[in-house]
Amino acid sequence: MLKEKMLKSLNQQMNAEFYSSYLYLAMSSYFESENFSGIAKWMKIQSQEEYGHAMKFYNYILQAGGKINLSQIETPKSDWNSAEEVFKDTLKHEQKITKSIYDLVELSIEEKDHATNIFLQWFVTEQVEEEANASKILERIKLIGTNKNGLFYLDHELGKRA
Ligand code: OFO
Repeated sequence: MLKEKMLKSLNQQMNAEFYSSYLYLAMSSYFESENFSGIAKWMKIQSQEEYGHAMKFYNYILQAGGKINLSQIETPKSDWNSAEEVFKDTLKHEQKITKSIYDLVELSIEEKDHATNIFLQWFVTEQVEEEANASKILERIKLIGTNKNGLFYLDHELGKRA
């Protein structure tokens, strides 16, 4: 049985994951409008992954006997000045999500909630990958700079994500 504070925090994290899904969909539409359909596809898949993360919380809360609290999802930013700016925002966002996952882990330790602690371990590992992906793409974009050919090549590469 989940304690009240833990239940509230898990619901908040579920909401944050739905927001992540929204944010990456907004980023996907930005790249679509800039004719970078490969990066747009990468972002759309990322958005679907985030929906999956939110649903992991949804399923866990229900399984642990908790009540789902679907709250309003904040409107994401919808315009950027460059691909570099988008991936800077992506990395910043993932770092924020990592922090909130860590806060949840701390809470599970404080509350001696071992089941939730084990559930959260998947997210701890996942966040390492999330930050690494965003950081790697951002570094490549910085190297490319204003070279259009470089950006089109990156678009082609990221479009291979399945
Ligand atoms: Fe759900 O990991 Fe990104 O936000």
